[in-house]
Amino acid sequence: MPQDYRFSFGPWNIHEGADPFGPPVRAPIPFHEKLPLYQELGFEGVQFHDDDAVPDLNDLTAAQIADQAKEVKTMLDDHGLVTELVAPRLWEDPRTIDGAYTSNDPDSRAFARERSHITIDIANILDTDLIVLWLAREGTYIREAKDSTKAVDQLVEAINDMLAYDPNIRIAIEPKPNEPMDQSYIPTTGHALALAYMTDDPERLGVNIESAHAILAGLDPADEMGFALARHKLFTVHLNDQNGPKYDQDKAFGSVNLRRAFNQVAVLERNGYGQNGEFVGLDVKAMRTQKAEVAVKHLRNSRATFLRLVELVRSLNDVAVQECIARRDYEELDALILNHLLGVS
Ligand code: XUL
Ligand code: MN
Repeated sequence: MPQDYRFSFGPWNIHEGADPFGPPVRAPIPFHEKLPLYQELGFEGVQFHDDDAVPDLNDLTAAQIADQAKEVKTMLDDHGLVTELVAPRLWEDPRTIDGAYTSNDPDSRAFARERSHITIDIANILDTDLIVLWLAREGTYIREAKDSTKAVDQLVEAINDMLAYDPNIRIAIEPKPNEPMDQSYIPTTGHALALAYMTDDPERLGVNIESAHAILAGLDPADEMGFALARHKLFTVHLNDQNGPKYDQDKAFGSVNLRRAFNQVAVLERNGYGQNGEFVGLDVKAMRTQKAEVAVKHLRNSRATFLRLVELVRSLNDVAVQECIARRDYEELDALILNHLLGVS
């Protein structure tokens, strides 16, 4: 069934270009100035970290947090935007230096749970039931520092706590194999879904698959998505691209490997992704070299590439594909796909 897609990104995807080796190169754009850009660029959904919506929330009372979140909701309404998801930012506070849910320090674990409750409160005000957990610091720099078996129980307990705190929320775990940690505890979709099925309410657990994170794990993002889609567990995606196993690059979708991007679009399209309200999320960053006045082209380009690839998926000669498969002539299939991508027959 042909379907339309709706797109989302987070305010962090319009950024100042700082990297670990250099300061910002573009002036920060305040949140209220980013909002009009969403519709201009063809986006309808906003992804938030809790403190993207309510900055400095650790210093605020519950009432102040609620008031600020309500203001953000009004701003979204004014711009015809909706909130797709909210994610607790559990990797910047001094209390999460050694991890959040899996910290060796019980006070840090308690902070992480409390902060996750606040994230859920904000999500409720912003009118979304979807919480994303990127488990940034749940892992180790050296194996000996933590107990990997205990970490599984700690993660399950933390997720159960969130499920119990609000019976309506859904949680999408975003796996990533490394960075900032040397080794993360939930590196792949398989790990994330195994964890999901250990919780009190697996129905409400799924994944957010980021293309670059899968590539960093040495895996194919389309197959990771297919694995999750087989059990309706793909709650959202972070499409982007990545040039091999190095630091997380968040390059524009399809910019490194167009065929790999085509296969991601194909698996989404063929499994009806989006038909239950899922967004096509783009977790992309502009190159540091990009001048401020043109520093949203990575979003425009990624969305355009996705839509062009949808057209290519739909116009693929499925009969010819099936004939190649039936003959086990995968060299012919290879050529057929490449020629299709090249626009020649
Ligand atoms: C980190 C990453 C995050 C999450 C949201 O690599 O992708 O932006 O997507 O917390
Ligand atoms: Mn991401």
